Amino acid sequence: MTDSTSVLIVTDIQNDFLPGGALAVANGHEIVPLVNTIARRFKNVIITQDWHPAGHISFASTHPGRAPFEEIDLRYGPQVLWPDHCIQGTTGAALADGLDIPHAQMIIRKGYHAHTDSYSAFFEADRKTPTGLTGYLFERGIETVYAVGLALDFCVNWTALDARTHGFETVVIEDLSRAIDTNNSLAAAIAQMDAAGVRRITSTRL
Ligand code: VGL
Ligand code: ZN
Repeated sequence: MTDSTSVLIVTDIQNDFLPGGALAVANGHEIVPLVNTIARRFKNVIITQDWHPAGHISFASTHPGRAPFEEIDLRYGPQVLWPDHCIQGTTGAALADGLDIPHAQMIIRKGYHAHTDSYSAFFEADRKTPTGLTGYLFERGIETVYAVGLALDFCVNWTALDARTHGFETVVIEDLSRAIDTNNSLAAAIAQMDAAGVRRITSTRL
């Protein structure tokens, strides 16, 4: 059992990111039972949930003539365009049926502002608008953040980088995560995490 200064952040294990979903991450379903098991070794668990309004700025369908997985420039920087996914209140946005973490203490939703995406659990994609998670973790006395889930090269990566920025020891458990890997995004994410001092481990080393 990890101590009370550690938290496990379970990222976006939602129907739309599993095979058959709107933005399926290859083999995403494989991690669900493994995440359930590892979560039992953490006193503190937080779940994140991608939670967009219809017509969200990250949807290719919002930009006439654009296709999913193209990149465009928005006022806050480059934005990959996605198929419509995780629309608030839909079955696709629901946490995966098989996810079984009854002791999770908080579910933090993100991406709910129509004009700003939010991969990270800490800051929206403008890198300025906080979700409130930093204050929550500081007040709880958390020192170490473990991150798992979907997708390794987007939301897990951005969450891990922001955790480092705030001074948390940060550990990504790679075998409990899966990547989208579009346009070399997985290799880029790994390089960013390594440069930022994010530790990457497999769950057997926990
Ligand atoms: C995510 C793309 C769009 C993720 C969320 O959870 O990694 N990726 N929205
Ligand atoms: Zn999203």
